Amino acid sequence: MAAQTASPGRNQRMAVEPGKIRNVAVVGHRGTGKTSLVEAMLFQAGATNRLGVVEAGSTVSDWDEDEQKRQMSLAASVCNLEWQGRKINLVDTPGDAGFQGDAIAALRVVEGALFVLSAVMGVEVQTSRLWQRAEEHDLSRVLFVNMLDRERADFFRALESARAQLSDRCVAIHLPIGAEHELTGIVDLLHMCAYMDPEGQRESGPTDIPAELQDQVNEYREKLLDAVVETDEGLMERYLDGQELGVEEVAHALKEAVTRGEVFPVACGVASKNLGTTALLDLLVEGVPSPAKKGEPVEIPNTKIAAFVFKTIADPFAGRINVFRVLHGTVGGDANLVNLRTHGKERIGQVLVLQGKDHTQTPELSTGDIGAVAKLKDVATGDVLLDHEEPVELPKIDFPEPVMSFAITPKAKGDEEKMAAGLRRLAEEDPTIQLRRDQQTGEQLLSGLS
Ligand SMILES: Nc1nc2c(ncn2[C@@H]2O[C@H](COP(=O)(O)OP(=O)(O)O)[C@@H](O)[C@H]2O)c(=O)[nH]1
Ligand SMILES: [Mg+2]
Repeated sequence: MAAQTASPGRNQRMAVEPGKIRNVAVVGHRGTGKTSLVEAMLFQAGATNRLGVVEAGSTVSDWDEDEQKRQMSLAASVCNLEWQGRKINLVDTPGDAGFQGDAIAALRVVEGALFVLSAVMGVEVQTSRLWQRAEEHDLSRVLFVNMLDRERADFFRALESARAQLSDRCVAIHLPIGAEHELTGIVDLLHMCAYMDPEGQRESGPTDIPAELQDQVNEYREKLLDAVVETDEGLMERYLDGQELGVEEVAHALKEAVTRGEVFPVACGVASKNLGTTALLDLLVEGVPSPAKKGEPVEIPNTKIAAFVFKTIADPFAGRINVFRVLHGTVGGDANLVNLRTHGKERIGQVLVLQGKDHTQTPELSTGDIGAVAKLKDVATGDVLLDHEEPVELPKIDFPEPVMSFAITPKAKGDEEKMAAGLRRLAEEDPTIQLRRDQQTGEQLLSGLS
């Protein structure tokens, strides 16, 4: 599906320089619209030419057959798009607690996290857990209150839940125009403009803020300014002096504050109708630091090339695919790298750029970029590939411990080997799954999250 809808423009023929990359993990509770939002961003940026729907199994990101059947993401999916001359790598993650391994691994390799909240539910259990993780990794965070069109949706209640349960430095950067089924658009408080509901079409350019919203817009613009000037002494002095601050200088100060993780802007919209996508993409480009600015998420000294494998796909056709982030240097096809864990040599055949299930070849990827490689000999999630052997410690992804175990046996006798192969593949894809044989009973035990 993705192969037909993706535009040829996204084929990456050259390495993208680290200053022009934004890596963003899309996280949140299950069912908040993460996959739909990724779909909207790909569509708005022109990486696809239609807006896929989760229920129809037509999104770029939920490409697995099981995902389409269950209408939910079971594994992380990597996509990319171009916006304002920047390459944005999006890692859409599953929100379900049982599949949180992929979300945890994704937060290890990005500079920014996009937290998607439902305007009906506000902050939920998984939102808070992942917020904690993002905090540990010192990530820039942007929130998106989705589903403004649903019955009982309330942006302001969701905003308050974020301020109370996540951080009081969460501040509205967008406001809804109308509510529930009478929602007609959103206001961008930073650039002081509005976007009207495109109803699933591409969003058109900004328009004027409706006059009847002026009081509310002024109130929330002031709250935004208060939060921003607090992070910038020079601006604070002038603000207290009663001077008018320009849109550009506020935008600049906000960008710095978001980059440093001192302000968490709260955007809003309707992912399934593509409302709010333009302002959100602008915010990601402006607020999330590039790999050049932020530095490496995992430091490996004394090497020219280092790549960190944060996900493994056991593809029945292409074989094992390892998804990695380049920590530093350039990873090109035909490179010979060493696996820090096994000390084995691995030859990189072709470097791949991922768009959901769709892969295209690229000659090389530079520092900070995310890509994949197929058919390596023995590479697993958490491995580091280097240009030469170096006695450094392997970085750890802090996966949660299994919470339950089952003893399993094949339905038919004689299928033991087939079952074992299937289970090994499962464990390879999901590092929170563990397999072992019980010494006493000889039973095969499968442990994992619930
Ligand atoms: N009304 C409404 N439905 C939405 C919106 N965004 C997503 N949905 C629907 O909500 C369900 C869950 O969306 P999905 O993107 O799979 O959520 P995820 O689990 O966070 O990836 C799907 O049925 C979507 O079509 C929205 O903004 N408004
Ligand atoms: Mg999803």
